[in-house]
Amino acid sequence: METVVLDVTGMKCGGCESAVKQTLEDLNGIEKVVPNHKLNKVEIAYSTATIDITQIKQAIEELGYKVQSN
Ligand SMILES: [Cu+2]
Repeated sequence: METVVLDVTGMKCGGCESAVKQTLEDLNGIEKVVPNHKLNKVEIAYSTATIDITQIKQAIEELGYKVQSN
């Protein structure tokens, strides 16, 4: 299990947080998702054996939010 904190812009409210949380938690290998639209962060605990970070970033961007590369 690995935990990352991604910088994600475009989330404006609790509804955005819920969308990110639900979409990611539906993916195999995602254990826990804690979005914070005020800080523009999404904390994600996931299994590196099941899903990789590229797929996670892609799922967020498909929702219309932007993952900042760092
Ligand atoms: Cu919103």
